[in-house]
Parts: sequence; C-alpha cells; structure tokens
Amino acid sequence: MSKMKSGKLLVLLVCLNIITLGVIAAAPPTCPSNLDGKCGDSGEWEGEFFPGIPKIKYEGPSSKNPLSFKWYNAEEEILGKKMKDWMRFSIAFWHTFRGTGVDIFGAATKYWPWEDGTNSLAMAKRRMRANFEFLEKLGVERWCFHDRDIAPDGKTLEESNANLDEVVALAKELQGSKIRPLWGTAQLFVHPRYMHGAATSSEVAVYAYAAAQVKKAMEVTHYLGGENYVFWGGREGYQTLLNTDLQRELDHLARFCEAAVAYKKKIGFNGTLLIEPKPQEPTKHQYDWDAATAANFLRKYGLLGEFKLNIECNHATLAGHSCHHELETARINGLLGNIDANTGDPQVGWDTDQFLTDISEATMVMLSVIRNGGLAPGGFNFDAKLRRESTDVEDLFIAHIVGMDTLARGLRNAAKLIEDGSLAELVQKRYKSFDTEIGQQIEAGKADFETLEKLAMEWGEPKVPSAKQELAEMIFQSAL
Ligand code: XUL
Ligand code: CO
Repeated sequence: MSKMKSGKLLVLLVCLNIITLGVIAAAPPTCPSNLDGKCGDSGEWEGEFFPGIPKIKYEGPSSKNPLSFKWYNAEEEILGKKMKDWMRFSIAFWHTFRGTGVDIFGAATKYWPWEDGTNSLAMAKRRMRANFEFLEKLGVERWCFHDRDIAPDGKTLEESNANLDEVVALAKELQGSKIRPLWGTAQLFVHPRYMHGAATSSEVAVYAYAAAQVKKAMEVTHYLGGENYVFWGGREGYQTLLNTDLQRELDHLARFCEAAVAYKKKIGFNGTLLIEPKPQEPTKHQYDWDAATAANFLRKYGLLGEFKLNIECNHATLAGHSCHHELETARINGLLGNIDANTGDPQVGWDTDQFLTDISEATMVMLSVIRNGGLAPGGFNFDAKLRRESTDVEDLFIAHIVGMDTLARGLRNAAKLIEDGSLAELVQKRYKSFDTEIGQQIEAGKADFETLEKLAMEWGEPKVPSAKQELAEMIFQSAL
C-alpha cells in the first residue's frame, strides 16, 4: 500500500472509531431482561429495591462482613458527642441514583434494576423510592439533590417546576419525620442555555432563568426541611479573558448572591447558604477557585455572614491544595459550613469524585472538623461515585460503608491525638517566643518597627529552633 493510501485508511479508521464511540455514548439504556416485566413507565415498584441487603449495622473492626460498619458506630460518644452528630452523613442523589458510569469515551456501565431507561416523571418517583430505601438501610438521615436530578426538565419552566413539585411531594412523604435534605441546589450547568454560565452569563435572559431556577430550588429545599442550600458555580467562570468582562461577571455573581439572600429571608428559610469552591472543570477558570478566593469574594461584596463554604476534598486538590488546607482556611475565616466528602486520584488531573478511603487524610479532615466544633447545620455529603467498573448494586452500599468507616476512623484517630495532646504541645512550643511580652505586643498590633529594630540590634543573630516536622509526623502516625 502506498504511503498516501495507508494515511487515508488511518484517517478513515479514526473517523469510524469516533463515530462508533459517539453511537455507543448516545445509545439509550435498555430495559434489563431480568425484570420479569417490571420495566415500564410506571412509578409503582412492588417490593424492595435492594432485596438481600440487610440494615447495615456496626459489627466492630474484626468483622469481615462487607455489609457492616467496622468503625462507624452511630450512637457511640467521641469527645462528648455521638458519632452520628459529628458526621451528619448525607447521600448525593446525583451520583448514587443518576450515576451511570458514562465517561467521555464510553457508554453507561450501570443499569440499576429499577431503571427503565427513561427520564420520565414515573421513573423519577421510582428512583426516589429507591433513594429512601437506600438511606433507611444504610442508617443515613440526610440526602442532597439538584433540582434536575430528582425531576425531569419540562418543555417550559412552568412544566419543569410542576415536575419538581410532583417528585418533591413524594419525597416529603417518604422522608417521614427523621430524614431531611442536608442541602438542595439548582443544576445550572447541564442545559446548553448555561454554556456561558448562569449568574455570570453574558445573556441577561439566562441570568433571569437561573434566578428563577434557584428561587424554585430554594423553595423546595425549604419545603423539605433542608438545612443548607449550595451554590456550586458549575459554569461560573471563563474560557478566555479576551472575550470576558471579568469585573462585570463577578459583579453579576454578587448581585445574584444578594438576591438569593433576600429571597431566603423572604420565605423564612433559615438554612445556611454555602458556596462550593472549585478551581476549574467545566470552565478553564472558575470564579470560586478555592476557599481563599471565595472568602475574598464574600468580603469584597459584603456577603460575609450570609454565606459559608462547602469544601470538597477533590476540588481542594484540583486547586493545588490539600483538603486539610482548604478546611483550615475556611475554618479560621469562620466559613467552614459543610464538607463534600470525596477524594481525587494523585495520578489523575480531574475531578474523579472517589470515595475517601485514606485513613491519614480522613484523620486530618476530622482534626479540622473537631477544631470547628462540628459541622452542624452542615455535614458530610458523599459527593462521590462508584468507579465505572463497579457495577453491582451492592457496590453502592459497600462504597458508602467504606466512606463512612474511613471518616469514622479519622474521627477516632483525631480524638486520640487531641486527648494525647503531644501534637498540640509541639505546635504551642514552636511559637512560645511569641508568648513573651514583646510577642504579645506584636500580636496585639502594638509593636512598631522602631521598637523591633532596637530589639533586633540588642538580641543579635536569632537562634532559630527546629520545626520538628518528622516528630510531628511520628506523633500523627502513632494515632492511625
Ligand atoms: C461538581 C460538584 C457538584 C456540587 C453540587 O464538581 O461537586 O456536584 O457539589 O452542584
Ligand atoms: Co460537590
């Protein structure tokens, strides 16, 4: 074959491959064959969604039962508070009930038995029933949702609102007296109308549409007894500054936040408003880059006191920080409101939303939570999804169990470190020179440069002590 011909063949093969991938990705899920006619456009579902899965119980660290907690013992007290009150765990509806395993190269890998392949209202209701059975069996009393995860978009805003109302009415009934949303939010990033952003779109009609969607999402969160409301700026950012008025977009975002505060007060919603920072993805540069950027935005626009932050661990690492850094930054600014519990992959550069299973990281997370005095009215939302290759229904349980156990283990370890006191002592010793008279004057803002210059000359070259990093790491590790 000539060079020319083989080149053409290669192009053809690449094209065919792209077409095939496109077809696979677009193929609608089909009704599974093992459902004995239970598939169909009906909201009714006879029997259990998770037959064979018992109510998950605490069995202790020696248990080999994958469907049991080894470290999370809801009623056990740690540092004077029940574990369940430290954790306030929540399930993310979008990952657990809308996640299909689809990625940019491949089709869905998961077809849960209750799915009928449609995005109908009846299907939405059936999924909602599955959600509550899942929560019940896992012993979790909170859940989080986007408006469009739980109810299908309609042809008009009125129709979308009506769909939402119908599903929310069922959710309210299924919640009973114990279960509540940890937070609700509006999905302002999937629909093409939001391609330039929602509150930061260059198109005023999109800004208005987003406002209407948030208004409704806040109403239903309030109706369901939600404790918080989240703003994740899905497409609030830019691709290039060449076509972007940065100042105008940020001003619009601030106006949007102000209007949300006003509406929250108007409807008597007492939940906390939370901004969820993320540096990029889907836009190249998101406005709520990290905790410090979001704090500065709130400060600049006079919104401190009206908002707190929802820190997501995978977003922290995308911003080049550790989760611990983001939690501490939020905490020392009085802004730590909630945690989206997940983790990224150190070798992958995007938001993989994995369940956190690293005990050392969980211990650092829990150190921040304890220092914060807990997270209430926030909590831990499992903004985490099964790997594409994990396809059994029981994997949904196993993933949440290991996520809950990891954080519970982190809590136990952090409590050990706090009770032991050596780490705190190491830190306190490190700064002891500031406990002197002059140190106290500096901290009180009463030491001017002339005074300090005089002292520097009197003292001569400072003797700089060791930072004791390895000792700190040794103490930390002894608690794991
Ligand atoms: C996206 C993300 C969202 C928010 C809610 O990265 O974390 O799921 O938590 O919109
Ligand atoms: Co999140």
